[in-house]
Amino acid sequence: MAQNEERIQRQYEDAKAVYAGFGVDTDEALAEFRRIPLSLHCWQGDDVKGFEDVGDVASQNLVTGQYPGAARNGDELRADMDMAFRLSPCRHRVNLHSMYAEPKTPTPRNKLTTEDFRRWIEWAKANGYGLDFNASFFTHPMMADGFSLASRRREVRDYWVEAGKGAREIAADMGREMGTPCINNIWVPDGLKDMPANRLLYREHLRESLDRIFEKQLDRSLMRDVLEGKVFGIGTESFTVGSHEFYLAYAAGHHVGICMDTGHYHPTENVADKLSAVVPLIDDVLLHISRGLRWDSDHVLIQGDDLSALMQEMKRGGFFHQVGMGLDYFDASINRVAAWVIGLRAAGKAMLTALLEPSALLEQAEADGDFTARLALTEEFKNLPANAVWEYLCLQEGVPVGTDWLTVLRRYEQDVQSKRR
Ligand code: RNT
Ligand code: ZN
Repeated sequence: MAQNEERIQRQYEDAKAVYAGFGVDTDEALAEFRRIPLSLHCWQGDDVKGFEDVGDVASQNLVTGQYPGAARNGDELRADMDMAFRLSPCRHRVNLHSMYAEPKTPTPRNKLTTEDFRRWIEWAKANGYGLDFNASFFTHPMMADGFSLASRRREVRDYWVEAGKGAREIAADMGREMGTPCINNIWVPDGLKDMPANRLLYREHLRESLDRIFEKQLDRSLMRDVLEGKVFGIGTESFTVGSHEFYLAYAAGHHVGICMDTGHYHPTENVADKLSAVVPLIDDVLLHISRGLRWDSDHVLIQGDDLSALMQEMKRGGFFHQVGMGLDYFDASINRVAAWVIGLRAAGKAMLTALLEPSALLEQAEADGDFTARLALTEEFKNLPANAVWEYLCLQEGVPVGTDWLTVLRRYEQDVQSKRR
């Protein structure tokens, strides 16, 4: 162990010298890393089921896999998230859905209040996690034919408008209690499998529902509103009411924010490219960082060109403190806590690597019109010793280095998760 620490220390000193050669201060990059939170999505822990007894209803989030040990209640889900956080050197927030409420007596989703999340709030407070929130507009008997805020039925819209309004109040309370603004996201699955006869009607309903939800002004220092669009979903291949254009236009006109889920675009689209287009013009931007394979498949986040590009763009544009970052995926085919850890560590590594990037040299080459140097440096920077800095960070944070985290996780799986039936 001591030997390992020595190696990490030595390699860090070497890496520090390499980066210094490019004008980058690794200690400063680490300090900045510690200021940037990643919001972990609670719903990976139980396959987006939630704690309510909603009966046998359709789910609008497709989760596949049968790995044992899913969390069955709030205590288990929180324990699992704590475990994931112990294996990640990142700064953490928690992203909650309203279906994870723990009311004292069964409470419909549109009547939930802050007290129904008391246990989450106390836990987050005790551990210094910020909180983000979402009303769950899915997997519920009131999802009439898969529609919520854009339903043709007035009573269905009313129900979900109430849920949407309540969520904003809950988010504001959470922001107040945590001392950091709570990002409240709205995603609705509303759409149609086959060609609509009347697209406009649904979009008018959605617009009117949103107007009602946002009627009350809430303090920006407590909560922020964002809207999450999508190109298509399974079962809604022909038409998504809440498309990107709809929400972008709505957000710009109504001073709310947008949520960009990296799995929600055509596979050849690049969310990294979109940031500089929206961040300066839209009040708030949240990222749902996901990995879509061929489509919005919500695979566990891993390192790769897309993730690197996203983090580089955040760094180069100076967006890290303007854009919220949350993870969003669900995989029930591997250990669910491991899925969180893999995603957190991937996002963290990509973020740290971007913070360490000698971006100023790329910018200088471009400003000089020297695209040859820009490309040559781009290639060179891919292999700088970021992992040595990452290991040093893990060591400093008391988090397992390398795959050591897997050993800890296996023990947890054996002692805790495998006992759940
Ligand atoms: C679904 C959206 C949405 C959900 C969660 C559960 O396509 O990505 O963000 O994943 O709200
Ligand atoms: Zn999402």
